[in-house]
Amino acid sequence: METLEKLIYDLYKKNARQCTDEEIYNALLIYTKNQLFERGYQDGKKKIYYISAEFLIGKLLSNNLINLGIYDDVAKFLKENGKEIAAIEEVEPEPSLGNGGLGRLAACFLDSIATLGLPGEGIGLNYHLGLFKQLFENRLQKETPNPWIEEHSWLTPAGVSYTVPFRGFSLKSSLYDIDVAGYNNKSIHLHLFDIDLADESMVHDGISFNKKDILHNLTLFLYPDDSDDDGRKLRIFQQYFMVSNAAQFILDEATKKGCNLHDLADYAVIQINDTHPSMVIPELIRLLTERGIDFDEAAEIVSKVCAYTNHTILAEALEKWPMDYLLDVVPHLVPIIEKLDEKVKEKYPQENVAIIDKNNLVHMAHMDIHYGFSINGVAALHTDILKTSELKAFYDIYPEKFNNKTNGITFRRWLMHCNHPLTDYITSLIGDEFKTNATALENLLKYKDDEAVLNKLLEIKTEAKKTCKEFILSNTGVEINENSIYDIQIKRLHEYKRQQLNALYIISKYLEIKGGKKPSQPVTFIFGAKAAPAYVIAKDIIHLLLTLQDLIKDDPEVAPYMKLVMVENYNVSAAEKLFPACDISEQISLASKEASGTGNMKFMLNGAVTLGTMDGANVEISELVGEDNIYIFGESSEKVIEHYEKADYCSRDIYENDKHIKECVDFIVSEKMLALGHKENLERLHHELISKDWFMTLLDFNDYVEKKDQALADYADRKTWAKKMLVNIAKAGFFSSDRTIEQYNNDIWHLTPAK
Ligand code: B1N
Repeated sequence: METLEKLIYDLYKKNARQCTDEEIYNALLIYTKNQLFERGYQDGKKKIYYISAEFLIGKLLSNNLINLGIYDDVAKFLKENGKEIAAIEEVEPEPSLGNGGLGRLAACFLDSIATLGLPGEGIGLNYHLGLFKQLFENRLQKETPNPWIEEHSWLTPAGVSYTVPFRGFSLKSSLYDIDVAGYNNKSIHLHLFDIDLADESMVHDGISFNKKDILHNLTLFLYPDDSDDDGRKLRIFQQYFMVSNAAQFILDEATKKGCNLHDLADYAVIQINDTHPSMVIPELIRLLTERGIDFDEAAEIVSKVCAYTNHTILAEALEKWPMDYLLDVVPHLVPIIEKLDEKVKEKYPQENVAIIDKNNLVHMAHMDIHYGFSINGVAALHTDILKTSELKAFYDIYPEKFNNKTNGITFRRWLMHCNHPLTDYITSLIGDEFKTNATALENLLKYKDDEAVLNKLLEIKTEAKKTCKEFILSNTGVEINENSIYDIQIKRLHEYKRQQLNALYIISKYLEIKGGKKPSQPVTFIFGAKAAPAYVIAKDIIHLLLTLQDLIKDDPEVAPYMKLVMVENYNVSAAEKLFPACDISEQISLASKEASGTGNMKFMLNGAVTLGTMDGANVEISELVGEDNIYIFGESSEKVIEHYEKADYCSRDIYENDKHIKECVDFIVSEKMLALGHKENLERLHHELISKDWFMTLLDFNDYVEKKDQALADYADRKTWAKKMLVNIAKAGFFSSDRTIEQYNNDIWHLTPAK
């Protein structure tokens, strides 16, 4: 720590004890960046380029210290100087360069690529304001900008610039790099491209700005409001800017290493993270033909370089761009896309696999599948659904291209960083092999009946709940009871994720307590969720939750037994406080709709028990832990898919024929609720549930109530519950992103890891 001490003195002419937390943070930032630079970067002939519109990296200081192997030394040094590392962590702003699971997955993958010693790079955009910051005002979500780039930050200007052509003008880029440290290994780069003229001052009234002023707005926000044409076009500007820079960068790197372009596949493999980077295919073809390669060969080369990951079967999330938009923004790509489409139509004339459909919509996923060599889903069930239903027409043509890569999470952040007490205890029991070989967690199973171990796990959980209680108090002003059961649902707000189902359960409990039936153990229902700014019903659900929160809080008959609290501005930093503290993990999406989920894995790893449907990776979790260690409810994905095919689901029938369900649903517009909440929001949601309920909330309600009641009752037997916790932790090894990335490499990328 001498170099750190010296650095602090050189910077501030005083020693650590006399510095503010801000000064210490800045010094540590510089110190860590230097250490990373000195340790060097993964390199090799062939590289993986992971292109993604989102990298939800979270705060970086502590994680970098862990991966550099100096966390304990730094924490000790700070302590000796009267500082707490936790307080220093608070100083760091959180970059919000992602929406949710897809962006966080990209960040976990970079950690694992570096840790496994694979030569790779992440490529994306440097959004200045990222995703909006969520405020609650008047029990409604309000969006405000979230500036995160400070004078000193993890970004390093790389001195790289390209020109990106648009219709009628072109834009110059500048590249900024963030180092992503491998755990006990070299780093890789996250390359974030930016424009030079981004103007944060054009943002007013929350997050409104002039969507047409591309020269100044291109990298302001992640996924700007796409509820109108200008928003959608800005999205195309962003996507093309990202992939044109990526393509130029990749070709530059490859040629510098001796690539003659014909052999590009020996130098580069591109993972297209969902369809947001799909235009990299025509863009690479454009650049290759510009450099003298004929079209057919260029298309062939690109098809050997590009691989596509699908993250959803939700129709509205599968991008289809109107040809007119593309003509307006990137006219030079249009003839290329048309040629690609013609080639497809010559071989496969059926409409459902066309790139350009009869309405002149360009199906980005279709282009990826025809002109990429691999397509993967993100959990076993999801990949099965792609093969047998959503993308069946493509599976029939290209069965060899389809493969599954069940998602994973980095244990460095989601155990070692966010839960030091649990990490240390596991290490004391089974050593630290699990830090590099996650399946070694199974060694914990030998303590399944060891009372001392089970008690210690409960003790660690209680401590985490106390820490979380402090966080929730400072975040919301609400004081929760650390001796209550923590039942947590944290994820983006979407109807298919069914926060409304959880809310209906809470209403049913509320009514039960009012009716005189008191639960034996108090429960705290914790939520965290952002809704897309233009997603009306999602915002109504937030309003329902915030209204219920106050109704319950102010009712002395109910408040001692249950509490609802919604964390404001749920983000990676909040997640790190919530996962370790959870008892019951809510994974209650409508079966078939959640491609994988990754929060489910983070909860399990930290000793929570899942209450969930047979959806996404929940299926694999349930297979691993066995039925005694998970609570499963709800209709199967096959049945759900059948309901959609036959269009035979009618929520009104259920509502009218089930008195209890009717009572709970109607409570949303009861006098008590309307006295606190807004009529417009509550009535719209009530109507939606009865007349539409597209994600079949009412279908699964009774089964959900039964299984959730069971889980809450089982919690009372502390020893049996602790055993469930232990089995969940022990079986979580499969969900390490190191395993996922090894599979990507073995099956798709074929890179040689550094020794
Ligand atoms: O990707 C995650 C999965 O674990 C989740 O189940 C899945 O919902 C999520 C458009 C998306 N799918 N699609 C998106 C994100 C942003 C956007 O603009 C779609 N996110 C997912 C990781 O595989």
